[in-house]
Amino acid sequence: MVALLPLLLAGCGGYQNTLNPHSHAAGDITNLFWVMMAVSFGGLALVTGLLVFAWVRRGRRGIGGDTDDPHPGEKPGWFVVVGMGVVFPLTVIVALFIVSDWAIIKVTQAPAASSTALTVKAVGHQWYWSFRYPGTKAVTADEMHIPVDTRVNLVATTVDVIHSFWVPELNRKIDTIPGQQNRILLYANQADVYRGQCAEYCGLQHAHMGMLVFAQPKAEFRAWLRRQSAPAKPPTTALAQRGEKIFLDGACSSCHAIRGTSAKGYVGPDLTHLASRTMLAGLTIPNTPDYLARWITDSQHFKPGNQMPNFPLPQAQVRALVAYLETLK
Ligand code: HEC
Ligand SMILES: [Cu+2]
Repeated sequence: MVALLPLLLAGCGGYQNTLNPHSHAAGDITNLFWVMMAVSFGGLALVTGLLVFAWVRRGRRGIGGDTDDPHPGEKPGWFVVVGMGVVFPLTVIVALFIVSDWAIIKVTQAPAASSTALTVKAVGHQWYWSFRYPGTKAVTADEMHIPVDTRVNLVATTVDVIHSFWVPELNRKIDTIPGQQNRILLYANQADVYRGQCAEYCGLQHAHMGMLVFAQPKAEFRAWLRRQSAPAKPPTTALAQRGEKIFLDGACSSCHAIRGTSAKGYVGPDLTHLASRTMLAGLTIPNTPDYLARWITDSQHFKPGNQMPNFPLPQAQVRALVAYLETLK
């Protein structure tokens, strides 16, 4: 047991950690966790104590037992059964229910739209996230930015199956339901990167459906949003221009959009500012030229079953495509 402790504690880093809250809502969830933990350990200690007590006193007359009983000690008094077995657990569980209902649901419920400064729309796809910023043209995938110390109204839905949007350090999870919009408050009290994860099993690559929330100082965030809203700049080098042509004439543009070009596909992530992201494909691989090339030719190796087929193109075409994608800053 003690030998396992380091393994358990190794999971307690500061990354995607419910016990490392960075908002009021996440703080209350953490507190509730500790309260429930304490009450559970109290209950465990009590039951263990009673067991030990009963074992120590085995063979003696039971509490409230009949003195003429031929088997003294085997019958506990009725108040032990009813009191400890029914009344006590019911009281504790109802009390915990009321505490969590009052304390948590109120704090973490969907924010009044008038109380938030910004709305972000999250859409779950098998198996990546897309994010839109209503009022702007910005669309991104798997990496969203928000201003720090700002109440953000996150609206979540899905285009296929049920997913669940969860950034443990910022708030509880909300499911994305087809045809429905669920909302949650996103608030980060510190400029940092927070990892999130799809928290509802949604098929083969559910585990590779991560996301990052970059909480930035307000001015930095506004600059980011301005850049993301702009269309892609036309490539200037010959190689990248060749890549753009391959992208637009080939299959890529039937699934991906690049604003400012004729590519308007919506099956895969919007690639208008692909090069500004740090990771690819639901945080499966880093966004480097080498991984980009390998993703294009062999995405099924990194994410088996994902909706993008392998494209075993000649190396020269892959190089051109990567050179083009790298211009999408
Ligand atoms: C049949 C539709 C389809 C076609 C065709 C397609 N893709 Fe994709 N692509 C996807 C999907 C879906 C994803 C997301 C995969 C995932 O993460 O589960 C994706 C992901 C990507 C990503 C990672 C984007 C990100 O933000 O993580 C890149 C880059 C990409 N595709 C490039 C290309 C290129 C280049 C081509 C043409 C050679 C192409 N795709 C053709 C569907 C497609
Ligand atoms: Cu999912």
